[in-house]
Amino acid sequence: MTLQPVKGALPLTEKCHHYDDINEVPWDLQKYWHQRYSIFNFYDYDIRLTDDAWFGVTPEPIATKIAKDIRSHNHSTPRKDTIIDLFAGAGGNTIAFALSEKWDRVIGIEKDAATLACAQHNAAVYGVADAITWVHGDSLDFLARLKSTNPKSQGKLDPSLRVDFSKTVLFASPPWGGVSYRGQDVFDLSTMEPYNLETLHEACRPMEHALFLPRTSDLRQIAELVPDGDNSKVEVVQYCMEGASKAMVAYMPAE
Ligand code: MGP
Repeated sequence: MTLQPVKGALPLTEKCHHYDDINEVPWDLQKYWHQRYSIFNFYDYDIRLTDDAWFGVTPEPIATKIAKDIRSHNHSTPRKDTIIDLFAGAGGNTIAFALSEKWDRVIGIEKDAATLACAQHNAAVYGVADAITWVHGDSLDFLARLKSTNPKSQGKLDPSLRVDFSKTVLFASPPWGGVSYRGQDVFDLSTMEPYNLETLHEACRPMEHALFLPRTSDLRQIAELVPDGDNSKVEVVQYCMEGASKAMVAYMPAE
């Protein structure tokens, strides 16, 4: 089947919650609910999240900072005009990219229909619904179709989703496989599930890509991605709130 942009807004379902009261919130999400205004400043304007999305959503000040930084980490020409958020989730980063007004095109990909419905709804709350092209699908499948030189596979991606690799930046905030990273002094990125560092990097390598990773990620594993003899620079930035790192972003050059 051809992968196409979502037409209109997917319907919100019973999984798309807006919790007003702590008593409604599942116990394992209560910590995040207490941080709701740091996560979405406009939370009270009917922001919606699926229960799974609470764990991975990027807090708004960090999403805004990344959206600001991401261009200044572009070392190559030509100018980048397209950004693809490979794991859009409830929309935190995608919305920040659209609000930054730096991109001709912002594409957000999300596999789960209810989570994507939340992202579209939240983008409308922030007034950027029309500035984002949404794709309901698997981002690695999307990248495989994008990169394929086989005309048959290329036909499986709507022409409106084709991009110029040299003008595109990928942003990936993947699932980290739970919260076990908290218990590890150094997080082994080869154990990240369902996609580990190598798989993600392999899928993204023709384009510049920024990878949002656990704050304790093993920097040696990130450095190993730069091929021998290549002088390319990889920048890794810790993003902090209230004096503590929340996560790091590795800014990877295109190969
Ligand atoms: P956290 O470690 O759960 O929170 O997530 P905190 O408050 O730093 O933990 P504590 O040790 O102080 O109790 C920190 C940040 O990591 C969150 O705000 C999310 O942005 C991000 N994050 C967490 N998880 C589990 C994921 C994930 O699976 N994927 C992605 N992309 N981001 C995540």
